[in-house]
Amino acid sequence: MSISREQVEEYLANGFLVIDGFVETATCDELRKRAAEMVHEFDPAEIVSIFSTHEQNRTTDDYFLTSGDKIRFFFEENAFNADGTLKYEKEKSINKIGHALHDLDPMFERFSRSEQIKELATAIGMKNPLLLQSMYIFKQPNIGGEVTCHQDSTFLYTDPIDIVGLWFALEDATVENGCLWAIPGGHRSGLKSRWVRSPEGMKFEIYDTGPWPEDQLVPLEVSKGSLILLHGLLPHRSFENRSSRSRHAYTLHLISAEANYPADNWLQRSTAMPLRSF
Ligand SMILES: O=C(O)CCC(=O)C(=O)O
Repeated sequence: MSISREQVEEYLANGFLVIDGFVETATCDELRKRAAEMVHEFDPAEIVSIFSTHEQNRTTDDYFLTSGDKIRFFFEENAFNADGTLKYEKEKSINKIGHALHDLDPMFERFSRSEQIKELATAIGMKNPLLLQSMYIFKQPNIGGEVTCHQDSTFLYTDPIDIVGLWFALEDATVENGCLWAIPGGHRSGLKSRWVRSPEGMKFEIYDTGPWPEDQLVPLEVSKGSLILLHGLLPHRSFENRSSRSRHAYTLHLISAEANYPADNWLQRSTAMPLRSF
């Protein structure tokens, strides 16, 4: 499926673009099956033990901050009892898998490095795209947590800003099960903050203290197989999933190899696993 000139213009004007039917239903099902297998094989004991130590914050932070070149499992905030044990079965407790499925899992790698995605990156004007980050997001029924309003460039900064997020709906996403919301044209209002590594730990560098104009958010309800492109500066969010239906999505972030990727971004790669293109 190629993208038209009008669609590129719509992406540049709004900061996002919905492309219906980008992924075949059967492919969505294969990716969902593979994610279920990965969760099945994952032993949560390692993480549950983190929650029972006195150094909980530091060790969970390390688990996250060193996950840029790994496949790791992150739980919903409300998944644990006070004693660190899981409230529900692990299959219903995991918030997401990240952040290098596109390099480390053959099925996600094949999907992420498809000719179709490569052509799309070229069509929107990315020069020498590199695959930076991937996540499988579960948005679990009943306990799926909210993602507050943010710009992806806050967390994945490049200079100049040249990043696009690809959000693939592997199930229908509606207001009820926690679809994405975005502010049309909001990518033109500049970067509000950066989340940076510092000697004291992670911190936000704030450039604009004003609140998000959240009254301008519009819901992006999409059907299974749709792709949403998100400009790195586009303010977007999702609300909690209180419904009985999950809302699985796979996301991929591409940056341009021609932009500078700073050493104080949270996501870093070991030299043994440099970023790669398609
Ligand atoms: O899938 C979601 O609910 C939000 C994902 C998102 O905004 C992100 O990862 O930047």
